[in-house]
Parts: sequence; structure tokens; C-alpha cells
Amino acid sequence: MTTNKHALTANHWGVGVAHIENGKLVKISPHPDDPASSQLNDNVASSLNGSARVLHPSIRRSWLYNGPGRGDKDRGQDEFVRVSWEKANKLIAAEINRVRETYSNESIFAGSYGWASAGRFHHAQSQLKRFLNTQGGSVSSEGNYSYNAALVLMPHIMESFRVQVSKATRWSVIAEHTKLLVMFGGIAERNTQISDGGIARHRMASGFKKCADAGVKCINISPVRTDASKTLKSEWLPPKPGSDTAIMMGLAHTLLTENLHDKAFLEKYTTGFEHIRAYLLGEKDGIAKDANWASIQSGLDANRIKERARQMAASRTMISVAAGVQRTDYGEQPLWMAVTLASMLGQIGLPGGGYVIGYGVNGNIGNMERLFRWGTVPQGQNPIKTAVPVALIADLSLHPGKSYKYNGRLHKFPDTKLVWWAGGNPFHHHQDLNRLHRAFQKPDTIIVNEVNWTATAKRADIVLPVAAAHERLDFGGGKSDNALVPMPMVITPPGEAKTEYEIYSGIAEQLGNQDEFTEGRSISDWLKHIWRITQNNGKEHNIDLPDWDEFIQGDVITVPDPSPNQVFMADFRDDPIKNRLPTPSGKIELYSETIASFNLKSCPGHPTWFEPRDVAAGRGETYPLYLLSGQPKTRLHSQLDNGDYSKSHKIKDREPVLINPIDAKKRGIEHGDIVELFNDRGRCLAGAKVTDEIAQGCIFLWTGAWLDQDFNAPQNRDNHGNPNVLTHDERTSSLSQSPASHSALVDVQLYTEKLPKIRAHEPPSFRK
Ligand SMILES: Nc1nc2c(c(=O)[nH]1)N[C@H]1C(S)=C(S)[C@@H](COP(=O)(O)OP(=O)(O)OC[C@H]3O[C@@H](n4cnc5c(=O)[nH]c(N)nc54)[C@H](O)[C@@H]3O)O[C@H]1N2
Ligand SMILES: Nc1nc2c(c(=O)[nH]1)N[C@H]1C(S)=C(S)[C@@H](COP(=O)(O)OP(=O)(O)OC[C@H]3O[C@@H](n4cnc5c(=O)[nH]c(N)nc54)[C@H](O)[C@@H]3O)O[C@H]1N2
Ligand SMILES: [Mo]
Repeated sequence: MTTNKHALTANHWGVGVAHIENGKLVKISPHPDDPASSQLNDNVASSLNGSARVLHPSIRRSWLYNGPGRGDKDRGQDEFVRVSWEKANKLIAAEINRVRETYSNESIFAGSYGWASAGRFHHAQSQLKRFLNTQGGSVSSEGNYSYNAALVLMPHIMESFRVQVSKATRWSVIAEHTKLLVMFGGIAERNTQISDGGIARHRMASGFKKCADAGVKCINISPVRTDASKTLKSEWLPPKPGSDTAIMMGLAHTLLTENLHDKAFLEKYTTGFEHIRAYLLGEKDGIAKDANWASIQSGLDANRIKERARQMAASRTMISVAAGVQRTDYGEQPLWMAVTLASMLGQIGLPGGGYVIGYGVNGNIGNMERLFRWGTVPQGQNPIKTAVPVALIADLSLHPGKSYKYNGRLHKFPDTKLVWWAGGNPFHHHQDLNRLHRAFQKPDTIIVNEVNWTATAKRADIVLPVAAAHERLDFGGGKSDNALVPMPMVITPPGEAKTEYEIYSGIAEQLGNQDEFTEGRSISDWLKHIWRITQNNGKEHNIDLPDWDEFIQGDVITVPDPSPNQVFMADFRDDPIKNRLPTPSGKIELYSETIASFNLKSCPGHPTWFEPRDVAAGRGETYPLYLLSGQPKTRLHSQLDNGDYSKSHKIKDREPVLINPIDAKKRGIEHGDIVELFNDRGRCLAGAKVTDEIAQGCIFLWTGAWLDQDFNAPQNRDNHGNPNVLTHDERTSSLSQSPASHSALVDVQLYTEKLPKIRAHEPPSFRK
């Protein structure tokens, strides 16, 4: 094997060394400085050399022959035709002109949510936005699928959620000071393999080990036992999904009625406690939110709830809430109630006390922060100011002109004619995919830039082949990491694949304003430019970075950790006047006048309990199992699902679904069987993994198996195991319009018919 000494590459899951044999990537091995590296590296070569790779510009047959909006077969069921780059560029330029002249740039949607890949320059969404901003702009998207409820809620009651995450109490502090760690939704170690933009060293396992060695007591309140690392030896309390707010209220009620709440803290640092106090005591609705009530809502034992409340008040307690807990109906409420409970305990700002939301969202939270900002590609100005919350994409196409509420204001959907997606896979990430499939039939034109033939690419009119991370010159720098990674171009892209930058340069040339997009710079000119910005930012922190030519030939550069002993909200606790919060009162708002003034049934002025929608609607009679669908251990979302590591965990080629032995036995299901999951919205096949790591009454199907719809089967059954054919598209509330993928009821049955072949990992059919 010949290994290029400098063949470093960066992915969201870590720095790798690319091994090239006869001009082909054969594997990515971990960087020697990262002993706890991620196994996701094992998906790269097998996927990117696989048959799903997009190799040529391709156009949907009926779009090509009939014209935009005149397809005679549904998107997703049509054939493709291979075309030259020249033809693709001409057709795209003509379509941009047609749409902006006939309608306006408001009819171009380039929200394009998604994780794309690592690399500061070739960031897919930045390049797409920069390009469209030189063409009159486009409608963008706002927020994310990860923790959108927190993004919208938190500025009203605390401060920006992104700022909160960057200030998370460090794991070394927890190990030293925390006595009790209460984890709602656990802190899944499998999720800490990744970090947005890259992670040079994986530190979470050693953080957990320090806690275990120090004797920190841990409680995992989650339907899945393995949501807490084995190392922590946690007590496992599996609740009914979506009942966290009720559990927190039961704990809070105990504190209140046993006089264990910190009145001085509440007085000095918060406003509105009297409202939540009255609510907990049931003064208005006659329902005391006590431990017995919480027990009915959650299925947890009432005495345990009371005991844990006392224990929390008696020791240094850290409350952790996984981001996934808010990806539920009314997902704002567990967040607000966690802040309330932590305020009642009065430990916010103390080392190892208080709360943190989002540990486990990536491997850097609580472990690392960057000292200064890395350079980015400037996106220019978007003349179009319309932005749609990410999780409203189906509604955007289905209901042009319709009004919707968002963060206290009324907005209107524009009339979308052209959709452009680069670096995301909505037919993985969005909920109720049968509904999204209908929405995707509406626009005149859908363009998708992709590395692989995903379900989204298969539903596009124009598909453009994109170079992968190691096939382009770049550098990596994670958004919360302390490392800069040279990313030399290790091999040339296969087929006719190009970088996003080259793609838009070619289209801009057709449109007659290439210089506006390129500013006359080559890729290497741009990288030197962005690196210079990075160097200058470093200088302000006394960091001398080498020049580009030296850096790109060298090894990873790490810069010092800016805050190794960080304690969340310590500055606010020290001086709440000088460090007042950016809320109207400057304090933590347990009641928000602003939110109350929005008059929303689904999100009143203080934390409020709501049953999950399917449960409240009585669907549990027909569909008795709660479906959970978190992030997969074996890949990043849907990326590289056809890679070796991802495939190695499938059962008879399908995604595994975790089922409790009691639920399995009731249905005659055994480990390794193929089962069918179903509800009113859709159905899919999956491979049964019978295990007591999942609570009875719940099943867990990992996200990200490439959608494989059989249009001849009932409800267009997905044959591969994608949970989003079962999830609903109703969102958390009209405050934040966030995705609520964890709230869905289903049933499951043994599948006994002949197993259909998986086609998701193959390209679509092409017209010869
Ligand atoms: N049911 C359920 N659904 C969920 C979730 C859940 O918990 N449950 N989680 C949600 C969350 S938190 C998230 S963040 C989303 C993730 O949703 P996405 O971010 O959309 O998922 P990815 O699979 O990462 O999609 C990225 C796509 O970009 C492509 N790509 C990579 N590099 C490039 C590039 O340089 N250029 C271009 N053009 N394409 C590139 C990849 O091939 C891949 O198809 O999913 C959400 N969906
Ligand atoms: N390997 C890998 N790592 C990843 C990703 C990936 O795709 N692959 N994706 C990354 C991304 S984009 C994100 S946003 C983060 C997400 O990070 P998290 O949000 O922390 O992860 P999730 O897996 O969505 O949810 C965590 C757990 O919450 C539990 N849960 C779900 N609903 C409820 C509930 O109602 N109550 C309680 N108590 N628990 C509940 C589920 O059992 C689930 O395992 O992970 C990141 N890390
Ligand atoms: Mo996410």
C-alpha cells in the first residue's frame, strides 16, 4: 500500500489519514493523536467508491423533454438522462432567468438545510447562498432540526442558546464538583463521535471515566438504557416519551411543598416564580402537579420522584437535558421547566450545579471551545429577506400564500417555483415523508447537488455531481474545536464530479456575471485569502499561524483551550446587574410577558404540561408503541449509509429497530426477524433487535436509512427502515415551529411475505 504522508482529511467525525492505492481511496485511518477516534471513517471509501455515487450531471426525463413544471411522471418515479456540464449549466441559467423574470427571486428557495461536509471553503450551503446572492437572492431557511425549540425559546427566558452551549460547564468541573448528575434523555456517547465542521480529538469517554472515578451518582431518565454510557453506572428510570415536563414538575412540586426550594436565588436571579408556583399547586386548574400526578403522566414511581427531589436539593446537582428531548410535541416545555427546576434548586452558576441543555449534541460540548473564529467564505448580501423555519418545508410548497405563526409574528409562505438543495437530505431529515413526497411534486424545478444518489437526489429534476471532502483542496476547523486541519486534495473527483465552487462558477459564466461570484480568484486564491483572515484572527490572541503553503503540507495545528474550567452562568451569578441577561427583565424569566402576549395555546407564558398529541388524541388504542428515532451510531445521519460500517449493523439489509422482549413476544417477533412498523401516516420494514436496553412500550428505529419507497405497496411502504415515514409534521408549537420527530405512536407486526430487494443504494434508472 502506498500512503501519501500528507494525505490528511477532515470529516465531521474527525481527522483522518487517506490511503490511496492506484489512484483510489482505499481507507481512512484515524490520526495518531486521536486514540478514541470514530469508526465512521470505515464508511467513507466503501460508500464513495460505491455504485450510488453521482458521476455525471443528470436530468429527469420528463423535465428535460417537457420543460419545467410539466413532468408526466411523479418525481421519484421518473427516469434520468445523462447530460454534459455545458448543457446542464445552460438549462439552469435559463431556468433561473425564467423564474426571476416571470415571478421574482422570492420564488427561489435555497434554504437547503443540512450538514454537508467538513471544509471551510467548500461548505455547500455557503457556496450556494453566495452564488444566488449574486443573482438577486433567494428565500432562505431559519433554525435547525437539532435544537430549534431552544433557539427560539431561550432568548425570551435566558439568553441565546448557541451562547449557552458554548458556555457549558466543563466535564472536568463536573467530575470535581457534581455529586448528582440527572440526565433527561441521557447523554448518548455514540453521538459524541461528531462535531460540526470537525473534531480533532474525542474526549467524551475520558470525561465520563473521570466522573465515574470521582463517584458522581448518575440518573438516566430515558426510554433507552444505553443513552447513558455504561461507564457512568447510572440508575435507569425509563419514562413515557414526552413526559419529561411532568417529571420535572413532580420534582418541583416536591421541592416547593417540602420547602426545599432556594427562595433567595429565585428572588435575586429570576422573575415570575409566583406564576409557576400557582400552576404547580393547581391554584387555577385544580390539578396539583405533585409526584403522584407526575407518576401517572410518566409511568415513574411517585416515591422515587419525591426521593430524587430531596436528593437533588441535598447535593450539588447538575441537570442535563438532551437536545432530543425537545424534538417532541411541545418541546419548548421541558426546556423551560428544566430552567425552572434548576432555578428552584438555586445552583445555577455554581461549579458542577445548575443545568446544561445539549450535552451529547456533539463531542466538543463541555470539552472544548475554539479560541478565535476561523475564516469563512463571505456569502454577500441576500436582497430577499424572507426566511422560512426549517421544519416548514413541506408547508412551504403545499400552501403558497398561506399565513403561519412563528415567534409571535404572522408570516406568509412565498410561492416557490425553484428549489435548490446542496448539502442536505430532506428525504432523510424531514418528518412525514409521504407528505414531503407530495410537497416535492409542486415546484416547477428542483435542483440537487449531491455526492451520492440519495432519495432527495432521486426526486430532483437536475442532479449535479459533487466532489467529496478528500477530493478537493481545503482546510478544516470545527465550529467548537481547537484544531485547524490541512485538507490537501488527495485524489481527483470521480466521473465528472466538481466542487460546488466550480459548479457555480460555470453557471455564473452562463448568466454573464462570473466575476461577481469568483471575484477573479481561483480555489487556491480563495483558500489563501480565508487562511489570511484566520491568521489575523489568531494574531489577536497571540497565536502565530504558519503561512498557507507551510500549513497545507504539514500536520494538524491545535490552539489552546480558552476556558478549561468553565462554569455555566458563573458570571451572572457573581454579578447579575453587571452581567444582566438579555431578557426584558435582565433575569431568568420563569414567566415571560412577551411569550404570554403572543396568546399561543401551544406555548403559554410559563412552563405548562401538555400530553403528546397522538396520546391526547387517543391514538394509543390503535398504535400502542411510542416510536423513538435518534441519531445512528453507525453513520452521520444519512451520510454514507451504503458504507461498510453502516451496512454491517443492518439486519437482512434493513435498519435495526430496538424492541423490548415483552413487546416482541406479544407479537411473535424474534431477534433477527423482519418486521413492519405502521401507523396512519405510513409504514416501513426494519430488522428486529430484541433487547431490554429499550423500555417496554417503546421502539427505537435509528434515523438515516436511505428511503426506499415501494410505490406499489400500501402507503408507499419504505422497505429499508426510515422512521420519518411514521413521524408527524406538526411541529412542537407555533412559538418555534420546531420538528417534533420523537413524538409518534406506531404498531409493529411480523413481516412474513417475500423480502423485497433494497434499491436505495443503487442509482435511479437512466434512459439509454
Ligand atoms: N426522525 C428523526 N428525524 C431527524 C432527526 C431525529 O432525531 N429523528 N434528527 C434531525 C437532525 S438533529 C438533523 S441535524 C437532521 C440531519 O439532516 P441532514 O443534515 O440533511 O442529513 P445528512 O445525512 O447529514 O445530509 C447531508 C447530505 O449532504 C451530502 N453532502 C455531503 N457533502 C456535500 C457537499 O460538499 N456538497 C453537497 N452538495 N452535498 C454534500 C451528503 O451526501 C448527504 O446526503 O436530521 C433530522 N431528522
Ligand atoms: N453517530 C452520530 N452522532 C451524532 C449524529 C449522528 O447522526 N450520528 N448527529 C448529530 C446531531 S446533528 C445531533 S443534533 C445530535 C443529537 O443529539 P441528541 O439530541 O442528544 O440525540 P438524540 O439521539 O436525538 O436523542 C437522545 C436520546 O433522547 C431520547 N429521547 C427521545 N425522546 C425522549 C423523551 O421524550 N424523553 C426522554 N427522556 N428521552 C427521550 C432517545 O432515547 C434518544 O436516544 O447528535 C449528533 N451526533
Ligand atoms: Mo442535528
